[in-house]
Amino acid sequence: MERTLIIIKPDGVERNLIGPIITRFEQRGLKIVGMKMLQVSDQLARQHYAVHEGKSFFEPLIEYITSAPVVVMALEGPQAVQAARNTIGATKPVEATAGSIRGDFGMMVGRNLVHGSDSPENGAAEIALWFDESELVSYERVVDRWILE
Ligand code: IDP
Ligand code: MG
Repeated sequence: MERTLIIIKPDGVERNLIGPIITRFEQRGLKIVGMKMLQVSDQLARQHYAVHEGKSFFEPLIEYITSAPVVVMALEGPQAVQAARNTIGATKPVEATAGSIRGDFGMMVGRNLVHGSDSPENGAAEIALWFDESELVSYERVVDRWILE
């Protein structure tokens, strides 16, 4: 089963959208196997976004992601990475499909509410960066037979 890392970014937390954003993933059928709230350190932010180092938006991005607490989740499901990215919507909220989180709640790329891993490999690596193995759970959901075939 595939896993992806989701972050409800500071604007999602400050705008009281934690519940509505989590609901989108829950309704989709993705299983939450880890979840916590934290204030991101400068070091963790730079590690997480290392691939963007040197780009014009890198320093503002670090400032943004460390500006208030975040909620971070590990989600599990078949093709969880792709499913979650479709639920999140395109990077630029103006281009995101209506019905996606960014398409329904966002206006600007630097305030796009949610992070989702972009590949199964990065999903696993990002979950390992943000969670200790002891913070992840394994459980059966009774509804799974109505979500997964
Ligand atoms: P993603 O979050 O949709 O995977 P990435 O290209 O990986 O998008 O960029 C990471 C994050 O960096 C974006 O979610 C957004 O917050 C920020 N970002 C990306 N491109 C820009 C930009 O052109 N201006 C400002 N911020 C940007
Ligand atoms: Mg990305």
